Amino acid sequence: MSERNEDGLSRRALLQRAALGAAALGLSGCDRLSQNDALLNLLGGAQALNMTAQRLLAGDALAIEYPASMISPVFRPNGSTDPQTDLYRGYLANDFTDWRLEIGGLVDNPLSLSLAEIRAMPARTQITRHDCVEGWSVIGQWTGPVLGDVLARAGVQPQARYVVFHCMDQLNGRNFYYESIDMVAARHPQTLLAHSLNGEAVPVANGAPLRLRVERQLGYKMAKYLHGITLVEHFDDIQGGKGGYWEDRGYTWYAGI
Ligand SMILES: Nc1nc2c(c(=O)[nH]1)N[C@H]1C(S)=C(S)[C@@H](COP(=O)(O)O)O[C@H]1N2
Ligand SMILES: [Mo]
Repeated sequence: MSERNEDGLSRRALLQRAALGAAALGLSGCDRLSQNDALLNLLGGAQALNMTAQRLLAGDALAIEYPASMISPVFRPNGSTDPQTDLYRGYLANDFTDWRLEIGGLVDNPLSLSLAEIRAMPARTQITRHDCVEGWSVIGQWTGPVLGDVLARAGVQPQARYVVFHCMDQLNGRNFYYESIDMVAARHPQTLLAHSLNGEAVPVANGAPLRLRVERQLGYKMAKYLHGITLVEHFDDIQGGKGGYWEDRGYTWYAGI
């Protein structure tokens, strides 16, 4: 009811059509949608309305949390699952002991946090459903500090409007994966920097050592293999300027579900 576009189609119906259309084209993975220009134009036109409607009607509503009995036996990995960049291989070889999460940009106190420090922070655990734009879902239990708490430690400056997540993997051998969200999503109580999945360290396939969880948006927003976070006023000067790896290739920036 909350997410109808100009044609009266629900977002889910749109995504189902997209998946069907992509399947008919014989494309695979997230690449499917980037090749369907008509659909992307449609989503693009609808996204402002979609975001406004979701924010107005649902506000800061929490994503549904599930009982442990519903955790999927395997959390299906997608996109990069075994990054081959020198940057990532170097950290992985030492079990991320010399890895740091750098938090900078429009903050009063830039932070450089080790994995041990992040693991020692107060954490939230939540069992949520992950929805990929391709049309599949998995349920998993995530644990990690609430992003809003970490940002409070860094002291976000008032002119900051977006949080940009920098990743260590490349899907095309050239561009590092990245993502961005606004301050509303960044301060949502279920937005986590997750270090654990189902009670264990996040596996490499799912984004070790640290990945974003931004519940109530689609899977591609949830950047894996994090190593940097920057607070910015705008993102038009970062890579393709659209706020994310897939956004630069045509996906909608606001991926509310
Ligand atoms: N760094 C990085 N983050 C990423 C991706 C990726 O390829 N690289 N893929 C995205 C997509 S499309 C999805 S559906 C989820 C998959 O998360 P999972 O591998 O834990 O299932 O991660 C998202 N975050
Ligand atoms: Mo995805």
